[in-house]
Amino acid sequence: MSLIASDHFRIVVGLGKSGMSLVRFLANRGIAFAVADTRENPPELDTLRRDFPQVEVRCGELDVEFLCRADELYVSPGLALATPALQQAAARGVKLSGDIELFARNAKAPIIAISGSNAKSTVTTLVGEMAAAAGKRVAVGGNLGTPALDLLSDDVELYVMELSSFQLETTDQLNAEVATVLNVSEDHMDRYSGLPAYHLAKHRIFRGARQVVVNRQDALSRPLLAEGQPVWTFGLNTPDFKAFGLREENGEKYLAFEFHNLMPVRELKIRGAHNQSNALAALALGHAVGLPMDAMLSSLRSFAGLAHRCQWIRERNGVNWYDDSKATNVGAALAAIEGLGADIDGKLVLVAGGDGKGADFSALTAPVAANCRAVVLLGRDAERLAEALGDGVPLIRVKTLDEAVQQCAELARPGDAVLLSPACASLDMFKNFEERGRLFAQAVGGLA
Ligand code: UMA
Ligand code: ADP
Repeated sequence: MSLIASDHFRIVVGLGKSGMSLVRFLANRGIAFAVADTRENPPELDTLRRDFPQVEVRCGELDVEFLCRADELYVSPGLALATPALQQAAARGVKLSGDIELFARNAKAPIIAISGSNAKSTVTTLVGEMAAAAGKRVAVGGNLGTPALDLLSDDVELYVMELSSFQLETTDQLNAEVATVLNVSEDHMDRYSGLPAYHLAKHRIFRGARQVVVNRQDALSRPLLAEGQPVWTFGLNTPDFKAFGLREENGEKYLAFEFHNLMPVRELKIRGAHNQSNALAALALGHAVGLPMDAMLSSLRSFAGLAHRCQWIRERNGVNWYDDSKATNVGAALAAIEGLGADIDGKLVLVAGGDGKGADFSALTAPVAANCRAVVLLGRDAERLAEALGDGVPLIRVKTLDEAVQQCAELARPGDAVLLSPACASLDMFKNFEERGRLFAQAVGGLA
């Protein structure tokens, strides 16, 4: 692992969780590499120095000459490929790649690959639980948390991978057994020139896929298909051949496959139309790899949803409080506002704002006016949100989450729900969306 110019020298760019998984992978295989990170003190620096003291690390501004000593850079999904130093290295013939490309080249079991603007974690977790219930030795991860390379093992029979557009940008050929883009709505507009560029990145998931799963209700989820390539679809409308959807019989709504009912929707623990869509997507993906229907349905019956996704916190004076801190974009907040808004007798008091990542908030205006009693705004983009929401609903500005909770407690009436669904990332005020959700729940728990 000494730093010598060679045809086979790699540099891991970014020393976070995925960077550290790359370090372990390359070191285990005796591949020569070094590490670079633009941060002075990247999160895994101490671990690297302890476990791999011989590896050269360069922290701080990226040095193009240094990068050009490698024939291939493995770039963290957290770093934009447009970063000038990376582009300069690429122009000089250095290949830009990433951990998912290496994972795909080395995985020996089929891959279920899941992307989309929203619902990735929910559907990935559900499919993982379905596979485990079917007795498969399944590995679940990717953007969800465990870096892909840390999952590689000869014991694994099936990989279920959540993949972000950032991870897909550096992936040439995923060769998934089945791939899906669950939905496409604006996100990460601070990293893309617009929706077409973001869409293009997401659709790289279909490269080399044997089968695809398509959302019938989102045209942007449909890839260009190869002749004869198997396609399964899901949607909240009535299903046809090779399709999962909803059917109604004697006033009861059912999850259904083709022309027969599978189970009543009311048996799902996860609430809202968006979660019915998620359940159908998971069924389609599991079915594509041959998971038995019984095992899949029993997982659907027991799955209570993930933390910080429309998670119920408490009831107080007839008002229910929900943490949807994971709603870091407009599409996710819309699903929660419309889904929960339709489910309650009263109105919503919404807590929103944070780092809007350059998003256009105008899609929120009408649904917020229709469903919300008031909106409590905080964070960096509070004023941009206020401008978009206009005077359709009372707006209250606060500086802290504690203050937001106090305001909501005063505003909400019995039958209402208070919903933290920020439509923004948390990083302007918090470590991550988990911390934002946890602090919100703590403040709600502290109300007398
Ligand atoms: N950074 C720098 N300089 C660098 C490298 C990173 O400033 O040289 C900063 C960037 O602001 C970047 C942040 O550090 O956004 C995190 O980068 P990292 O390399 O430390 O990230 P990892 O710990 O490797 O985490 C990454 C994914 N992070 C991102 O894509 C930003 C994690 O997804 C993923 O779980 C992990 O790999 C394992 O695969 C997180 C995420 O926020 C959950 N994803 C986005 C999302 O879901 O919206 C896409
Ligand atoms: P991701 O991993 O893509 O961020 P999650 O499953 O963590 O997806 O959910 C993120 C947010 O999206 C949550 O706030 C959730 O309420 C919302 N959401 C869940 N399913 C859907 C859907 N089908 N369409 C739109 N938003 C959704």
